Amino acid sequence: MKLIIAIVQDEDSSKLVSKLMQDGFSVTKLATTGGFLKAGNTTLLLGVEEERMQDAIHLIETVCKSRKQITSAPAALAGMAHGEYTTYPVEVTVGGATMFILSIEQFLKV
Ligand code: 2BA
Repeated sequence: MKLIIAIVQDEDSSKLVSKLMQDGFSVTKLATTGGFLKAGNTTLLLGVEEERMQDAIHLIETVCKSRKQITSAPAALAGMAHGEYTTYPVEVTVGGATMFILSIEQFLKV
């Protein structure tokens, strides 16, 4: 069994959870916050059998769209000198989905 940890945009999360459930996947939805944008995103936990892993990844890829977003970054992240307190607008591409895939040693329900 594998555990897929998928960080997705809030805008995509309801549709994605519905489609995953329709396709028979079990999913846990967590409200999370991205460290860089400091904005809400959604983290999904999916325990999947290995033979269904590619189906889950494909579904996530299909639903989650990447978007451009303007945000303000501290001077250091915008490539400016340290010690400046001004922030600068930067364009970042957010999403589709950031996925971590882990092998599960044991899956128990007691
Ligand atoms: P955030 O940390 O809010 O990052 C949002 C987007 O900002 C990122 O999109 C990326 O395009 C940009 N970004 C992040 N750090 C940056 C930096 N230091 N300089 C310039 N641009 C930066 P994604 O890469 O699609 O990531 C979306 C969300 O996935 C992240 O939200 C974070 O919550 C999570 N994430 C991404 N990579 C991760 C990792 N290696 N470990 C843990 N969480 C991760």
